[in-house]
Amino acid sequence: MKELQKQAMKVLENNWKDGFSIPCEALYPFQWNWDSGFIAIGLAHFDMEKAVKEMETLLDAQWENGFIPHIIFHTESDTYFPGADFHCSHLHPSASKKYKSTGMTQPPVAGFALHELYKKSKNKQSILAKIAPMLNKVYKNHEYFYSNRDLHNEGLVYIYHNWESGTDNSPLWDDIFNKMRSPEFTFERRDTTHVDASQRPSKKEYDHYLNIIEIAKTHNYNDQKIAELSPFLVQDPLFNTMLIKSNESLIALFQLIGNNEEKIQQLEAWQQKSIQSFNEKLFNKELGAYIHYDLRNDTPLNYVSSSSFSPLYAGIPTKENAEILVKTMLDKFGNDHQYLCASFDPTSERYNPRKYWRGPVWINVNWILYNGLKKYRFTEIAERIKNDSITLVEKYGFYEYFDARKDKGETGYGGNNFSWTAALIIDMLNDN
Ligand code: 2M8
Repeated sequence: MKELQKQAMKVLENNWKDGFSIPCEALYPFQWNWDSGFIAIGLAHFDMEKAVKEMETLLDAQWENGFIPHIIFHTESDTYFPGADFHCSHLHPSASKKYKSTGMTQPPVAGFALHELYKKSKNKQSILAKIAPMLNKVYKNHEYFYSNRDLHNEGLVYIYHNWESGTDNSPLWDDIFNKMRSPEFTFERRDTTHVDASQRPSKKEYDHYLNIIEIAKTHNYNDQKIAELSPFLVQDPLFNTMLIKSNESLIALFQLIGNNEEKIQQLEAWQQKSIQSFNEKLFNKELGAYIHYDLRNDTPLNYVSSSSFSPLYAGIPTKENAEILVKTMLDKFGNDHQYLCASFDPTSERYNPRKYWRGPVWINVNWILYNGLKKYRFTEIAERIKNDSITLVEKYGFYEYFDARKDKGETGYGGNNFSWTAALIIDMLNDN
């Protein structure tokens, strides 16, 4: 076994907390939704029991209405802000009585993560029996999305907070925040005690983040009220890609299990509508990329980010548009001096190569792009993304994010011994 894989397994072992994994010590001391999906994919290579448990614990925190929260606060910890006492998930009448959580969600990765567990399992019948009850929960979650988050019945769901996107402080959100008049909150940041402030969002940005939560809390996290009042309401191509890919996985898994015709038909109907609207509304020909749509201000956000290429993973673009996407990726993000793939357009003045989601390379998005490019048989570029990911981790360690500039990197950034970096490196190392 490769030395790098051994080190990655060690990271995951250390971050395992009896039933779930934390993304990394101190900086993120609870369970995060989409982290768990990626972590389970890595765990499945050497400890299927833990992989299953990771997903079971996440889904155990599902609310009665199908919603799955973004953070599950399993323990008391004062190394993170904002914690359970700020989020107050109990305000929502359907919230879990068992776990405290946030009242927002994250990219819906559970469906395809379960499919990955199935694909990696050596005992297919036994894994199907284990994941069958979880599939029903994930289906209920997708039902929640299409019934509550698809304002215009387009098959495209919205996010109401930048933390729901997973790409927290992306320059994509600057235009929205510039229109907001958020009050100045008094609070103690904890993230900047673990990571240098230059690599994290600003105080002003945190004021906006807290402001949106306060608005949602005033209305007990009611979906209709949030849709009406949240200053942040965005159709995100990465988020919707995760949902569409997970729909596809649910269809495949329900087919294997049998006797789920009605659900399969519903999933297929969602797929058809979602993919069609996605291509009609979110593909920007001039930019040669998928873009985000600001529903609150009814305007497209015409910027290219690594999320712009993620639809490849769910088979959304036509072959012709896939070629356009790859050309844009190589032109803007992929010269010889750059590791693929920066999280935001390196040719933009908003690009910051060391600041969190404003430019650095993230291994989870690289994994999505690697698999998407392979699907469309862009083998060479897929290999480049995989090799760049491995090189960065070999050079600097299992960091949260990395500088994309080959000549400027000295270290990785954000948290170290980061779970999804370790998990997805294991997956890529074992994929030929
Ligand atoms: C980061 O986000 C959290 C809030 O959710 C934070 O900054 O406090 C993001 O990178 C997010 O995508 C990720 O899931 C989370 C934990 O790794 O950290």
